[in-house]
Amino acid sequence: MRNSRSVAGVVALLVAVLCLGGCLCEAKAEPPPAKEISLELGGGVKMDLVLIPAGEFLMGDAVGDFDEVPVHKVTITKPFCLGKCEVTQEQWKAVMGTEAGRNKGAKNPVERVSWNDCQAFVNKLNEKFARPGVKFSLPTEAQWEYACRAGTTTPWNFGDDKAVAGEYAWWDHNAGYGTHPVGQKKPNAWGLYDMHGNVWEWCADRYGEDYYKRSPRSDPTGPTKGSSRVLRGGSYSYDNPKHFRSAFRYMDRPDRPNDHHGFRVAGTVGP
Ligand SMILES: [Ca+2]
Repeated sequence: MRNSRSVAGVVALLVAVLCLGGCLCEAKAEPPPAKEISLELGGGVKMDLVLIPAGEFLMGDAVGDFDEVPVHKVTITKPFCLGKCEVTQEQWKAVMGTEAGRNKGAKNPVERVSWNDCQAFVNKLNEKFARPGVKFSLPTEAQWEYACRAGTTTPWNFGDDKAVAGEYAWWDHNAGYGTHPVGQKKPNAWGLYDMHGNVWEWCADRYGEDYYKRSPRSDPTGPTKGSSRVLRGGSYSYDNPKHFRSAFRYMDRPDRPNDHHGFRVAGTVGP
């Protein structure tokens, strides 16, 4: 019953946000304020997700690395929800029934999980909250960058001044070479935490270094072939803020867990 109510709440709230977004779009260009939903995972453990509005953005960075160009317009055609924070070790245990993560701590992000491990997690989540039209997954690379930017066009979602990076991110200069409990730094404009730093975040897409040259404009999902999967956002171990810019891309084999690799959950509701 608890799950039933939670999912009903997700659907109802999403419908409300869809209506709200439609109304506000006619009145003003800015997206509606971020709304949150909360999933009861069991044992008192919750997972909060932020409702991200549909919209357009410029993906990539003209002065970034070779795989970040060309900068191209991408349309996210449907609202979606995205984890407010990286998946924590207590959330992993509540869903999977197993321990994961090298740097132990209930509120620390899970790491040392492979892309394949993340698929197992979202599959379990989908079993737990199985309802028509409700589907959890990893975010696409485009969804991730869109949500990270939250309307910004600067190198980081906090602007272009790397001197303030420590207010928003756990990185080499302040992390002590380890993860930290999620949600301690300042969020971005849409209420998402740790999009820069702490742990790298697996995305659904295969990595293609020249994908931006041929990416479809609407809801790109990455190349159909490729041996690696995308990671985004940098981690606690990086000593150059350039490596956790909003547009910075990284990749690894899907079967390879790593002390720096974690994830956050995305979800869609509706056909
Ligand atoms: Ca992160």
